[in-house]
Amino acid sequence: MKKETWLSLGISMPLLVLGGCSEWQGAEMLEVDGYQLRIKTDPDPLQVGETARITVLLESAAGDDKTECGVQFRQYMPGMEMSGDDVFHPLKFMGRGRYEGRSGEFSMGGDWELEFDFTCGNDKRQVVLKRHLEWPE
Ligand SMILES: [Cu+2]
Repeated sequence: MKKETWLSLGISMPLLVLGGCSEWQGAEMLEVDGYQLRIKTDPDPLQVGETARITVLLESAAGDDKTECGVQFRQYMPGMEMSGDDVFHPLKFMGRGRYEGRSGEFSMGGDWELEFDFTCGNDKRQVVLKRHLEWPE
């Protein structure tokens, strides 16, 4: 009985580790000045008429993910003035470089940009994530 317990531990622990690593697989990665942002949206792809949960993993080349940075984003369609263009959505620090928040509604199909502004200490940086939304059929 004791042997079986050790066996199951040996099998389940590597699976847990794999699960942690693969969480960000397929997430788009953007880099600026030694900072890496992995960004996920839910739903993915984004849907017209819906908001989205935005999750970001922010890491620096220095490997420091414990410091809380200020992260916010706004969403807009390039070349089109819309009411939400200058509305910034804050992302909440969840620990270990992870930030979560919710977007506004993606009200139209077409090309959208999500501009992420973040401040870590004295560093202020910006990255832009591009997404194309299909009109529902
Ligand atoms: Cu538009």
